[in-house]
Amino acid sequence: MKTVALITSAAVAAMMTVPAMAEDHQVQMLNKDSEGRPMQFEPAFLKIAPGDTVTFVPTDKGHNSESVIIPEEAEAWKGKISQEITVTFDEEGFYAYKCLPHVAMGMVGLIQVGDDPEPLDDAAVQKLPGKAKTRMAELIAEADAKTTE
Ligand SMILES: [Cu+2]
Repeated sequence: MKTVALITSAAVAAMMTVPAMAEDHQVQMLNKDSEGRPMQFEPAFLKIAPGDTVTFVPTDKGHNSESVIIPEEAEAWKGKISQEITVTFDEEGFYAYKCLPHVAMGMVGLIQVGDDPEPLDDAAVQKLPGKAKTRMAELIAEADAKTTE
């Protein structure tokens, strides 16, 4: 009886030290988001844990997801137009991405990996075209607000 109890508590302890399973998050590529903004990713800002994946879903056609500003050690990605792509985020940091046809219309997104990563390179943000720059500034503000909550 005593042995069984010992084995059980050891098993429970082992289970508790196993890191949380990697999660998959979905981002939709849309002609209009729930707030009526044209050509958007939704959610456009995501905070995830290292090892998680994000699946970009072609809910509306004619969009893609590709990285723009990413941490140095991270791998770039480039999804095809109208196709689903799943990206794994192992490195902590901020990842800015865009839809190639609609970046100038503000179709950009931001993913925060980890709790308090290095900020996004501001000089690179300033180079984003058209509405992408202001939209990215909004997303960075959203990330900051969530970090200081
Ligand atoms: Cu698009």
